[in-house]
Amino acid sequence: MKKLLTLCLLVEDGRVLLGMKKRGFGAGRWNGFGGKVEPGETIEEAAVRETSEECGVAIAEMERVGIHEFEFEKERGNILEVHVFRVDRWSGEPVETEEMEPRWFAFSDIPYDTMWPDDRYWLPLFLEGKKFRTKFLFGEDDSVLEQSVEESEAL
Ligand code: 6OG
Repeated sequence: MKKLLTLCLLVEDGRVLLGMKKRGFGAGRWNGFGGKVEPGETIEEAAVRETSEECGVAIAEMERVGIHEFEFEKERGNILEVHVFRVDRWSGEPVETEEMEPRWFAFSDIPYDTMWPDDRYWLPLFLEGKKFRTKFLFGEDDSVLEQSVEESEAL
């Protein structure tokens, strides 16, 4: 079974906007904005909706730059397919919501220790403007058991 999700990262002047997840899956970690694609929605519509819900900004321009396949050892066969978007234009200022506390981070100061453990493998590629496909298998305590990260223009 595959679940489709989105992950949006706003980029401006050598900084990336992350949000501290306050509740639910991934709580206590900095991450991009996004969530599940709902029935009847395109992946892009879901990305726009979730970013608006989670930090109040309206995406004006974005590009899909990566696709992840995440799997947990405890739930083999249950794949989270996460589509990653770089957001280059938007309207509104990021605001704190019930789900996320947004903050800008310099590319040189990414808080990897407080992020999902996969992020240190692929976020550097994202920050270099590369496109990628990844696969991660997570074990106990969300440790990375297996990983593959490939640059890929075809998404
Ligand atoms: P909700 O289900 O709370 O959205 N997400 C992940 N992000 C990273 N960096 N690593 C992971 O490794 C992730 N698994 C899920 C996708 C969950 C949000 O978290 C992202 C969504 O943006 C397992 O609505």
